[in-house]
Amino acid sequence: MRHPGSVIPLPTEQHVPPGAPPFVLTSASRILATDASAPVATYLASVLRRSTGFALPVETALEARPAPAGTNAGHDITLHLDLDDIAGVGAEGYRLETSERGCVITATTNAGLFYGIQSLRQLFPPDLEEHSVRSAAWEAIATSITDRPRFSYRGAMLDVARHFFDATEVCAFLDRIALFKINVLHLHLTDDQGWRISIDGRPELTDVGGSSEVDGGPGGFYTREDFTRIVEHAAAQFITIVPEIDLPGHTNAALASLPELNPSGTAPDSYVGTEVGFSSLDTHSDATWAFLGDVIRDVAAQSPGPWLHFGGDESHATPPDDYREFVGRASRLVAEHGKVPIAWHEAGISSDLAPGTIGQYWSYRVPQDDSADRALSFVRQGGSLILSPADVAYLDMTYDDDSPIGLSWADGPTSVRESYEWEPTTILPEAASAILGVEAPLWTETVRSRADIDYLVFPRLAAVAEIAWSVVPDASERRTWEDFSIRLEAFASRFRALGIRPGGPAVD
Ligand code: TNX
Repeated sequence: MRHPGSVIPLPTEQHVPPGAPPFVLTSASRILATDASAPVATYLASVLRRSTGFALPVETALEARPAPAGTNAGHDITLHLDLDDIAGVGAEGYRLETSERGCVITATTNAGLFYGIQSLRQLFPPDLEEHSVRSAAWEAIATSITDRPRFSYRGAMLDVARHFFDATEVCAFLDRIALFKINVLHLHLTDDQGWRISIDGRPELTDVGGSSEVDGGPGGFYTREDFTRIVEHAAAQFITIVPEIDLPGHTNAALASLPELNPSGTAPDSYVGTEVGFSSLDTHSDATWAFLGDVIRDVAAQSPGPWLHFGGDESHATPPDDYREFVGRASRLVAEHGKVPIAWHEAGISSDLAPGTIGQYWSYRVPQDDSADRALSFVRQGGSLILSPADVAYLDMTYDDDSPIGLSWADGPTSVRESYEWEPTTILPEAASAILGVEAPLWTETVRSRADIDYLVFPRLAAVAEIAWSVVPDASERRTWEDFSIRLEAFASRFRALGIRPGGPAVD
């Protein structure tokens, strides 16, 4: 028998009745749902049809179907929207029951149903994830799961500035991260090496800034249609896109595109190296603020999510007083355009941030230099924190000395085990209640292809996803590295079926 509960991230509660016959999906199986859940029912059908080849008709009705104890045909999957939350699972939680009598997922929202579907996928044999039809016993172990997330912000970040990844690649990445119940994708859209989002009235940004990347490759950028496609593909999987425009440093691509942003009036050359900290906007010039007005307005317009990230990291070429004033003003500009600002923790040097500005912490588990104070400044100003401790959550670190790609500056290499064994609330204990969630960033200086992305992201994102979703280690005897590594081993053939070649020695 397969490992009974190889679900990642670990569910809050799972019961496996010993010896109970499994749920069996057959050519006669149907997917039953209310009209309001038709999109998730259709999504589930498309996931299950690929490899089973079954018709899996979706049948929806206006009214919720009664929980089908005994009345279900035995092979059907019922998606049950329980607006009264009788199961007590909250806004994103779900209950999943599989048995010989059928499969029922209950949740208060379509998001909860979607997360239940991700767990159900993992109860079937790994071949389910193959992209062509095969024959197998499509059985899911009889089990009952009640599950809800620990944190509401469960993020991954993709740097599309150092190396560009087009909308198709970003959509493929969304499909992969959704499996682990990640609900935010932060896109690092601009940096010294490239500007990746088109801005109304500023075509030079993408004409010039979009045409470079690390090592002199062709670069690229998202048209409005591309960006909309990404946003919609994310939304269909209950993932919010956080756009980042990195300011006031990391701006060589903008400075190279628009000569008027440079005090000399002359644009610098494009930059295709990997140094950081050499560029800066002129924080006092009218041209800078006219540019920022256009950029923030249009990025806000293209992004339906609540957040807009304005960077603020490593602005070593900006005079400190100018930097402090700049990040305060930039945060207020973002807020004026109706978005909640997010900034890297350095911006906490300002005590004049727009109320509620969120800080993204990227120092280590043990805060270095003045990073703790800068991060806590966001909390003092009414904001919350996203934790991305670089020594455990940075996906671009090497796994070990044999890793062919990756960096190691953040106390690397970083093993899968290190990415798993850390606790968010111990980093800044006094701000434990202000933690919005965690995010694992992939910077792409050394990352050139989908295979490179997969190698660095998996399986470490699965480890960080468990920290974001699952209970604290003390609350469950299964929230341990030993249990996780067994589940990860069971996942190896699922990764293969998904077309993912993960990195790291733990799953070789
Ligand atoms: C630091 S941490 C950066 C990025 C680099 C990354 C490489 C932070 C906010 N900035 O500019 O790409 O290290 O690991």
